Amino acid sequence: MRIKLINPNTTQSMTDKIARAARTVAAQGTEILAVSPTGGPVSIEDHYDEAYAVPGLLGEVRIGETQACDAYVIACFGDPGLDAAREIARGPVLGIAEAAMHAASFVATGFSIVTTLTRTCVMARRLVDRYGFSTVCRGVHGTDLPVLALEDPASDAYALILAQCEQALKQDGSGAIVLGCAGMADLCTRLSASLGVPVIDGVAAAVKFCEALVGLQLQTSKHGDYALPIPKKYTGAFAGFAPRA
Ligand code: 2AL
Repeated sequence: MRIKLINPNTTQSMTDKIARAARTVAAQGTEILAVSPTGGPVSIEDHYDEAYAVPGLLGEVRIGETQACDAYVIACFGDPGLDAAREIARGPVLGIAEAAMHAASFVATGFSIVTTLTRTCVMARRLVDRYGFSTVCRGVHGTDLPVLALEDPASDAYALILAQCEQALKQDGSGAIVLGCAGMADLCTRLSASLGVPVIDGVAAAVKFCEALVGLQLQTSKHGDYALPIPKKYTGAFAGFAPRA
C-alpha cells in the first residue's frame, strides 16, 4: 500500500526526519511517499501559520488522488485541514494528533501532551476536546521550544523535553506521554526508555492506523459531510483550488 505522508510545513529536514520515523514502523510492502508543500510556512506554531499551511496541504492531497495513494497522514500536531482533506480523499486521512490520542488511550487511562511553544497548548487543548479526549488528557504542557529548534542538533531540545515530560507525569498523574510535534518523532524511543512509560509519536501511530484501516478496506465515507466538495468557481489567487466536478 502507498501512504502519502504530508509535512504541512516546508522544512525539508523535518520532512526527511518524519519520513525516517514512518519507514521505521511501516510494514514490509508499505511505501511511504513523504512530501511537503512547495510553498507555505517553514513551521506551524500559531493559528496564522496553520491557516496558510492548509492550501499547500490540500494541494498535496489532490495530487495524491492521482498517485494511487491508499491513505494520507497529516504530519503536524494541529491536524491542519483534516476535515477538508477527508472531503477530497477516497482513502483514510489521519492527523497525527488524533492518531496519537487514540493510541495513548489504548495503553493508559490518562495521558499528558508535551509540545513546543506554550501558545500552541490552546490549539492542542481544543483538539483534545474536539476528539472527545477531555477526560483522558490530563494536561497539555509547553516547552517553549520553537519548532525549528528541533531541527538544530546544537539545541538542548531533548533535555528540555525530557524534563517537561517528567514534570508532566508527576503533576498530571498520567500514564503516557503524547509528543505534541511531528519534529519530535526521532526522540520518541529514547524518551520512552528514559521515562519508563509509553511515549507516543503521532507520525508512527498514524502510519500504523492507516495500515490497519486500509487492511480493513475502510475508506473515508462519501455519505454526508465528507462527500466531495461542491463544484464551484473560486476567484483570484485561489482559482486553481476550485473543486471540480
Ligand atoms: C507542529 C508540528 O507538528 N509541525 C509544525 O510545524 N508544528 N506542532 C507544534 N505544536 O508546534
